[in-house]
Amino acid sequence: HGHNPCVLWYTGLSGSGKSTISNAVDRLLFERGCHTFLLDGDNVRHGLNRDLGFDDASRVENIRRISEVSKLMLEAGLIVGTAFISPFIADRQLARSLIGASFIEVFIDTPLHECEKRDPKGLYQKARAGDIKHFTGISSPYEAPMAAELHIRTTQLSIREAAEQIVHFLEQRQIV
Ligand code: GGZ
Repeated sequence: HGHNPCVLWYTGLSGSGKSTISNAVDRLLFERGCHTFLLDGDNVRHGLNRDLGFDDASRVENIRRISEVSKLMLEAGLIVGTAFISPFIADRQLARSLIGASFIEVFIDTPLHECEKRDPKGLYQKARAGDIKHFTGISSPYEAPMAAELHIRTTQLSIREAAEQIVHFLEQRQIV
């Protein structure tokens, strides 16, 4: 089954559901025979970017490297997913201009209070206690997208519905 390569650039707070939703999308695309690759904290922050922390400069460099790697994978013909907080508008804009028309920004919109309520890894609690410095949403900013191609409100959708909405967008764009 043919498809056009693209980059699905997920952005959202820690615990917003980026990993879960991007994995669900990846599975749906795989079932259709699409060649995909998902970049996330597990395979990037522990490898290529293991030298980077969470201060502003590190996040900028994290996103810059991920943008460049995404571009290479795009050139290899893949549907690339990137699941990082990517909190700064300027850095997402840089990724967009590097990648061009194949860049699709997906805002995983989960309000901070909801992420904090879920707190699957207990990170918000640690951040509130001051045990994690510059934590996104607590002591480091998150700049929400104003014109993302896709705006997923997770409080109103199941994971499956969110994933289907994203795949539907790709169908409409004749990417898959
Ligand atoms: C935000 C942090 C921090 C700080 C560790 N701030 O929920 P998680 O655990 O699995 O996802 C978060 C992840 C964020 O890394 P990213 O590479 O996506 O961030 S960025 O795009 O801003 O560079 C969280 C964990 O790392 N984590 N410390 N201080 N998230």
